[in-house]
Amino acid sequence: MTTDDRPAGDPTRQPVPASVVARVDAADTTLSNPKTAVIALGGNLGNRLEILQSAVDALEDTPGVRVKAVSPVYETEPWGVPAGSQPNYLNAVILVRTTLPPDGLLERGHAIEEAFHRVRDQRWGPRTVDVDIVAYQGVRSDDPVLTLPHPRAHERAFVLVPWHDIEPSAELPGHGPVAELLAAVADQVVVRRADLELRLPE
Ligand code: A4P
Ligand code: MG
Repeated sequence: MTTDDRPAGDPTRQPVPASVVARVDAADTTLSNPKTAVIALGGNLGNRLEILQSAVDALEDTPGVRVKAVSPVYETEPWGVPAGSQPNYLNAVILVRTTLPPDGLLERGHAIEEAFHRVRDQRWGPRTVDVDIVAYQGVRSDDPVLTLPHPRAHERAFVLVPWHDIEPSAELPGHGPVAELLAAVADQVVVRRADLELRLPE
């Protein structure tokens, strides 16, 4: 994305100087050794679709990050909390190529969450947007600040189903092919919203 057409008051609006645009494009071509990362996006407060789209656009606007694929959008029942205690989520998964290290990508994810005034007062509490790094190339880490792959991705239909849509041959490091993990999460309610679509930034 080379222009930012979000309204002036939008907290995620970021004018992108031409020099930065060049660096963003370079991330996918000339800069050394870009890595592939899988990012899960979810939210259950506010205008959920608009916020997910803004998160995708903000990632694309990050120097050293290119969004390569955007999954369909799923309406999902809140996971990990009592039924009916929170609104449903919209969830999606994106694939990026990046020259940022894993902790740089996490930092950018947190900045995007903060731009949407995400409040962290309760684990698994309702949120405008959550940006989780599901996997970063083949990296494995048990650091609680950034655990890779994401420690709960393998048990979540709202991650596995959209990821499988855009990368049917995907493997979750340490857990095997995503296609084979789907059976174990088939009881979770995730409904594809064909009427809602995320745009791949140009
Ligand atoms: N952290 C460690 N590893 C990672 C990683 N791979 N990606 C750390 C992102 N963050 C990672 O996260 C807590 C800490 O995890 C961060 O400080 C980060 O450094 P958080 O986003 O502050 O809090 P949280 O999201 O409430 O906690 P947690 O345990 O990360 O929750 P999850 O696992 O992200 O689950 N149901 C549906 N249907 N859809 C959802 O999207 N999301 C959640 C949140 C629960 N239920 C859901 C959904
Ligand atoms: Mg999280």
